[in-house]
Amino acid sequence: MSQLEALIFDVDGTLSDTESDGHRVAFNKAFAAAGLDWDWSVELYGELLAITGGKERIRHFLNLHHPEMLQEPGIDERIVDLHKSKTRFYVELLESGAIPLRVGVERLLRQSRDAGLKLAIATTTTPENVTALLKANLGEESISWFEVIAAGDIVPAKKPAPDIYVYALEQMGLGPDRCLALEDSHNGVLSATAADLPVLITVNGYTQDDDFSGAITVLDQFGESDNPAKVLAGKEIEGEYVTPDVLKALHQSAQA
Ligand code: XBP
Ligand code: MG
Repeated sequence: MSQLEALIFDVDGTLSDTESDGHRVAFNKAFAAAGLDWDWSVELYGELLAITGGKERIRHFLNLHHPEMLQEPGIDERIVDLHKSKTRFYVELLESGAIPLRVGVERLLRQSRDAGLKLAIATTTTPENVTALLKANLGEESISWFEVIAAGDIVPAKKPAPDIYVYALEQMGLGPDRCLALEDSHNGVLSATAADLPVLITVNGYTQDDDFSGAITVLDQFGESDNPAKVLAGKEIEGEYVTPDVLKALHQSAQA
């Protein structure tokens, strides 16, 4: 039986609830700055989340709501420019301290390092968004806690394709049987399981009704001693919140 050696974390929705008050707000600021009257409501954004990747999401929105614009010359460059502007607004939001980590994330990262587990990130979002989130919440040195930060356009096919997880595994030189993916969404489970990784889920408002087939366990959050994690589906956990020992036990059970 393989030992657990590394944890591969998703970012958006898993480390932090970034979507509604972060990415969505930044998209709307970029639209307004470009003189566009598009306004992505909390509800509409929930539907657009079906497509991962900001540039891909803008294109998906146009396809649904302004298909004629996709025929305009220069539309590809326009999407790229809009997305760069969105990233600037998003990083500003992070730097202002507006986007905290989810309950239990900092503790779990610190305990996992102390327990000798390697840490990695596999996300669809833009690399500077990840480093800004880590810096704002855990300090600059936390970037070096991660063996690899696999993000954004580094692979051509975003989640639900397995590519970003496969890339992270290759960079670490580890097989999927020695790792555990931590995700929050249907697209995340599809991506991780297609890379043969066992997956643990913590849900959020946007993903609580997603299909998590294939995940070992679905929890509401990682939790803390004064704010316990609830198991919503799958294997039970030992204790009140997620620790490195809980993750090791779940990893073992996935191989049984
Ligand atoms: C995250 C995403 C990203 C972010 C926006 O998905 O779908 O598109 O919403 O990021 P996951 P960018 O958590 O599955 O990685 O605008 O930087 O692409
Ligand atoms: Mg996610």
